[in-house]
Amino acid sequence: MAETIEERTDARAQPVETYAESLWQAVIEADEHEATDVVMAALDAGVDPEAILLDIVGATQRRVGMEWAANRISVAQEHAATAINERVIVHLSGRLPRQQPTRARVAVACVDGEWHALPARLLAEVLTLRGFRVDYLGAQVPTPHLITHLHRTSPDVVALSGSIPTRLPVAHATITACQSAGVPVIVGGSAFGVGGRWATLLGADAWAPDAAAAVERLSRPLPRPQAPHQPIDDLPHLADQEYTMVARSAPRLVRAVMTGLEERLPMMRDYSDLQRQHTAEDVAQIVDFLAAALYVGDAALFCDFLAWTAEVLEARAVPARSLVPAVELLRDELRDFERAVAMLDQAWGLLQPR
Ligand code: B12
Repeated sequence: MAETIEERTDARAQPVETYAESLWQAVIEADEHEATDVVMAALDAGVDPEAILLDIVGATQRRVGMEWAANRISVAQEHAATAINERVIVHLSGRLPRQQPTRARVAVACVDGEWHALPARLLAEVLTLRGFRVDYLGAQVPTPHLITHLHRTSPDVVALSGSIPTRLPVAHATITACQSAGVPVIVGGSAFGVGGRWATLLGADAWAPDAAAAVERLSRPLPRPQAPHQPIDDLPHLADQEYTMVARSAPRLVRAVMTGLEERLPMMRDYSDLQRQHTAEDVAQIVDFLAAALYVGDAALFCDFLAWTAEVLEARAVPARSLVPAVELLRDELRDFERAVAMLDQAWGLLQPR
């Protein structure tokens, strides 16, 4: 018994970063039991459960992203780490005392097509800890089902989570639909850009950078939306139809760029089916990000994505300039689209050697 107390005293002395490092080691070894032990040790040592969720589990997830991008861990390790952290959160919340909610009812959901459920899960757990009544709906919630849920449960607010900017057009439609159902929307997640720059543009009632800030923002009620409006009211530049044309013709654009690449890069003719499929997926992602940038009317969305892709490629010994032919071919295809051409030119400039 004395030993246990001593262990507890030792554990109490550890800063949050030390637990985060231990959790990192455990998840990277795919050791679920060790990962659970680390988190339980932090809880036993008196670390605030919110800090465990955000500064230990959340920080580990972000580190997973950085290490994958730098090619220091594999996709399988990334998947294992996320699966373990999901389990760890379940164990942790099972150990916390249940309390009756005393604050607003919040429906936490991911945008349709958004697979990154863990950021929304962390938000849901923190809101629950702080006394909110939470309905957690998980990943990729189709908007019509979300609206049905709102009619059935009448929450005070929807908390909409997005991690991938290509889902912003869908997020916008979802925000508008929730508001039309009389429910205000707070948004968050990396999809909404640094400082939430695209949250206001898309008509969200509020934005917060993380779960702790979301608690703070939701401690004052969000007003019920007044007049329903259409997505185009927020984004008059959509009238030029460039977004619609690019989004609708995405499969044709991908095919045209692939054909052009095969003509320009003789080595591609020897690609295996799998290599060809991966290249087509990369091109499809470039087209999706361009469409999203046209939607929000911000070249930075596209340029940030290409800069990130260039870093990911360089970490895998693929030169960033290998993206240049795809950008040039896409520009040829879209030469009549003024905004798209300007964005592609800006991205092309970024990819030139300095
Ligand atoms: C795990 C993971 C996955 C898993 C997700 C599994 C799951 N169950 O969640 C899987 C494998 C499915 C996946 C898929 C993809 N992923 Co991924 N993924 C990640 C990773 C490594 C961790 C995500 C995470 O859990 N983050 C941890 C939390 C703590 O993040 P957080 O954003 O800080 O969350 C806080 C706030 O945002 C805020 N918040 C979140 N939601 C909300 C909502 C509201 C209302 C509020 C107020 C606040 C709020 O509160 C949270 C807690 O404080 C990230 C890297 C990263 N840096 O996040 C990449 C990352 C997000 N993925 C990325 C990509 C590209 C993809 C794919 C496109 C890959 C592919 N080619 O297939 C697909 C897209 C799938 C899709 N359609 O959604 C890129 C995005 C790059 C970019 N430029 O946008 C990232 C950044 C990878 C990287 N290393 O750089 N991914």
